[in-house]
Amino acid sequence: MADVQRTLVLLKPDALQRDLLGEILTRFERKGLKIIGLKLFQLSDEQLNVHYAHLAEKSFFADLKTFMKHTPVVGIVLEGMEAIAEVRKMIGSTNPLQADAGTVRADFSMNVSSNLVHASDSVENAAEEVKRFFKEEELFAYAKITDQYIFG
Ligand code: DAT
Ligand code: MG
Repeated sequence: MADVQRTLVLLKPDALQRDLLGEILTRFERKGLKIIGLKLFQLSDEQLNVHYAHLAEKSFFADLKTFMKHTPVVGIVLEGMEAIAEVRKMIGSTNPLQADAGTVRADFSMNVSSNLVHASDSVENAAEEVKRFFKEEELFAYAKITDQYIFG
């Protein structure tokens, strides 16, 4: 049985600068993923230290944080069947040069440090990341007339 899950996506500053926000969001919409939360906001140093804690020792950590603060980002919470793995599949491998054709990163980027999009990679991280960036009142549960066609 497939689980209905929520996952956190960030459209990074390069997606905003390159006018790819709509293009990327459209892919998630067309998949049938439901937009539960959506906003433009500025990332803080504190948020990035937590969000990228697993990379704190890396040589590129400071540059990564600077890049993520260049412009506001778009935060999106998506809901759907096996949404966490499905969205990771749709964005592709971290390094765009290794990502499969048809994924966001392969189709629109070439450089690991400007790979356009973040998405949660596990059930635990998705729960934490949704909470990290969205308040409860910024998330919406609603029915869509297409639910029966998408969720079966
Ligand atoms: P992902 O974003 O696919 O979950 P990650 O969590 O390992 O990958 O890394 C977070 C971000 O850090 C990644 O999207 C881009 C940046 N990054 C990762 N590896 C890098 C590298 N070798 N050089 C520069 N930036 C890197
Ligand atoms: Mg990651």
